[in-house]
Amino acid sequence: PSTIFLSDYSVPDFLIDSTTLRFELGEASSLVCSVLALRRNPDAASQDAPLQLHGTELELVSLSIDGRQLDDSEWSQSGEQLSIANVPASFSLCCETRLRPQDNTSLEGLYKSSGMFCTQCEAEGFRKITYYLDRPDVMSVFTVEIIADQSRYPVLLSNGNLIETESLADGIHKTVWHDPFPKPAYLFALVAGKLAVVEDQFLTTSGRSVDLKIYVDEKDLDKCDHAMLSLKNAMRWDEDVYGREYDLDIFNIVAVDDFNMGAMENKSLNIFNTSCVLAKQETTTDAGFQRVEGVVAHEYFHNWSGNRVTCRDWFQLSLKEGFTVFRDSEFSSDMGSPTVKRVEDVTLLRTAQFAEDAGPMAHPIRPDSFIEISNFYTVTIYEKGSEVVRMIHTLLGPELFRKGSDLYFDRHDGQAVTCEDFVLAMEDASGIDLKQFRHWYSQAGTPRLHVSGTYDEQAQTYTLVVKQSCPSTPGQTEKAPFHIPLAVALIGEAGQLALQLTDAAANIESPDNTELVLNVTEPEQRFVFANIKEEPVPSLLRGFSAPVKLDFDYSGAQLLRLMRSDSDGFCRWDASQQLGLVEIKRAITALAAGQQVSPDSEYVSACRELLANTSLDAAMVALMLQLPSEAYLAEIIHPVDVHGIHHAREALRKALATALSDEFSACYSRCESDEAYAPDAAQIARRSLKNTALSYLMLLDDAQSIALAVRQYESSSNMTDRLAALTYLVNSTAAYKAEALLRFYQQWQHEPLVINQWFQVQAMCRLPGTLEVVQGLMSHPAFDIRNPNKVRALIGAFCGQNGVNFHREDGAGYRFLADQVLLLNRSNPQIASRLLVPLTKWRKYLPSAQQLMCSELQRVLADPELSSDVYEVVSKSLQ
Ligand code: HT7
Ligand code: ZN
Repeated sequence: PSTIFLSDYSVPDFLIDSTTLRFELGEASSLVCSVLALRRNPDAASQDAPLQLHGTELELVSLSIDGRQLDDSEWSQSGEQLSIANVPASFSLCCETRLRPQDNTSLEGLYKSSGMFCTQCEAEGFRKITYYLDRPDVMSVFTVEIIADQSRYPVLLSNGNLIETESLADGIHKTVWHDPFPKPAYLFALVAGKLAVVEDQFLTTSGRSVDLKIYVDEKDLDKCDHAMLSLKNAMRWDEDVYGREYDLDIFNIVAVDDFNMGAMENKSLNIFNTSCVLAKQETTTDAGFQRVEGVVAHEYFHNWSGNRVTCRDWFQLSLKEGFTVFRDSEFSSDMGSPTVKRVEDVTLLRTAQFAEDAGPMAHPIRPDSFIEISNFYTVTIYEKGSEVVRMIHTLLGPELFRKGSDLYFDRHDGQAVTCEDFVLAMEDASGIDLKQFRHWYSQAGTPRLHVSGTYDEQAQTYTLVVKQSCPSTPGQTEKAPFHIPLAVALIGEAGQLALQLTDAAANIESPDNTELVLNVTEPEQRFVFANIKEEPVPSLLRGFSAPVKLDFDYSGAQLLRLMRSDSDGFCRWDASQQLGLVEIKRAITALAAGQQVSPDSEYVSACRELLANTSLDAAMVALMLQLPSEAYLAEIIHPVDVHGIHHAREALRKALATALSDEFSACYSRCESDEAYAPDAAQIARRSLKNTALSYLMLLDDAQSIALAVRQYESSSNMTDRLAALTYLVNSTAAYKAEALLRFYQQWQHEPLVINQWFQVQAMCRLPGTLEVVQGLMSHPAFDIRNPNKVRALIGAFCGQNGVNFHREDGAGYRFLADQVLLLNRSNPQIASRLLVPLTKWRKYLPSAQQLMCSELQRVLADPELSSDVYEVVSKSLQ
């Protein structure tokens, strides 16, 4: 496989003014006829280059130009390219291809899922449908005719407006769709199947009525309300916050069972993984409801940030994904609890993204090169990309940021542009210089901020010295200093102090003058605060103002002050995590010395206070009581001793449970409620705290706690509480767990999404023997390796989220993963390469683990038929 470089970008030699497609969908095969109105691009360097079209795994039936059939000598094929030399300046190309969607297991291009035809064209799937200029800077107006059996496929959908329907002979019918907005091929979509529909309407600010339709399997009609409500909320929010109105009279969502990712923003025909659209209280957890809301909003927001203004090339992917994640996270924050949302986002970043930035696949949010673009739909492109947009928002402030986004959308509507165009619009609208800030787009790696603070009582000043550095990443040893917005406050005995910097040019002030955003731009910088009358505790990186690792040598007492009284929810939570980290490190040392784990009494008191605190958001209390995850600890403690970390963390949890058992019990009882279920912030918070309390109580391993979990499992009417109880039971010594699992399966066997949760609970069980359970479940009738949701629920959850079992000392976990990757490499390379990621982090583990992991990677690399997806990940991880 070859590497593609950003520096090799050149404009397309040809443009496609219109694309007409005819699909004849059949049971054995399908025929696609495309008519492309092509012309030479006046901006191209060469005006006599051959026409080169992309095409993968296609059977070419016929090819003609301006109605004349081409003979074999007039075109040639090599790899993914079809070349036709000596074409006129403008012409009509007609091409017929035959496809076998029923055999397409890659879920890219046109494929079948549960009897229905559907497509996935991002990033380069359209070339599996017909020969085309399959690149995002070629935008065309599409007209699509779909012909299929009416009884098997009563619903025939594509992008844009329905302009014709017709019944043909022999039970065949046809629909014709026209999308007036020019779009790249990756936004093309087609669906044909037997689908039921939920309908609603949305009235835009300018008074246009939009028909909203969600197409699902008949049995799922009762699970669409939350997605529909989320869609309407997202449409209103985009009008209110960004001034963006929807532009067509119809917006369709279709749910499919087999899908490689969460959803796809095809113009006016979003295709969703069922897991990201269906929700009802009996089958879906609170987290599931929130995911539906977030993904529906994300895909809807792409209509402007992605579709109306799209990417010039795939190196610019974060232009649409980072910006859209920023937009969806602000939306979710406005719909629920902002601090909880922020903590969740930061947790994902600090675990998955920081790990990626420190690993063999580290890349900037605008990569310079790739082998397989599908491998670059990463937490870096999405989540770090979103953090970069957030920093621009912080540096500009909300008003200027809005001015910048208005300018960006107005300036580039209908264009395929670059990250540079986005930054330039922000600069032009605000007058703020983002020259140095641009390093965030070109440099990989997580910057580290080392901060120290000194109080001068005599001068009544407090000085922060901030040093920045960034570790080298593959291909980038030297890093220029970043422009880092560092939000700070100084916390005194009675709250935040007024801030007055001696060098006022270096900051952005908050309205009440007790919080400042420091512009950190140098390798080392000093910020002196005047008129500070007491030694403060600095509250740093407030709201997680930049995606960096922060070192400040806080004392336990300082952290306790922040945990108890910081007005910034993120910093307050972070202080609790830093205290937890100190306790876990102490526990590791104690266990290694054969001693008992006993947490610091001040820390226990702070947790006790938290449990009694009814004025704080219950969701925050729950988050603060949860110790740093094993995944986060693996980012901090090196080399990673998975088992040592796991046992220390569990021992500490048990010690806390024992010391605070009465408080956890009281908290549990206080959170019980019989009000009707709603996935709103208050109820989600209450359930989260209740289940956190139950998880601690279960560590006591006593009859009373087990009875509580059994009662919760049996009596809950919502999946959040049921699944939490089932999880704790499965991880306990309770004899009832086998019966609970069996009853769960029997009750939900006809709901695939619920059965996926059943697989996941078992795959994530921390007890010994889980690998054998997972292996056994792979031959369960409900498991299907062709379905990505099932693969993620069983294999993905075991290898990615069950450290202590995946890292079994005999290497059986690694062997298992390599086997599955080799299997999936043939059927679904995208899923195979994603699944492989836990093995690629081998360098951070103990030498014994490293060796075992490495030899499995070598085994994968030795497969002569590796897909480019798996090849890229495995080869880079061994470099
Ligand atoms: N833009 C979409 C990306 C996507 C995708 C990429 C590769 C392979 C399959 C895929 N399905 C969807 C999703 C999004 O970010 O909105
Ligand atoms: Zn997206």
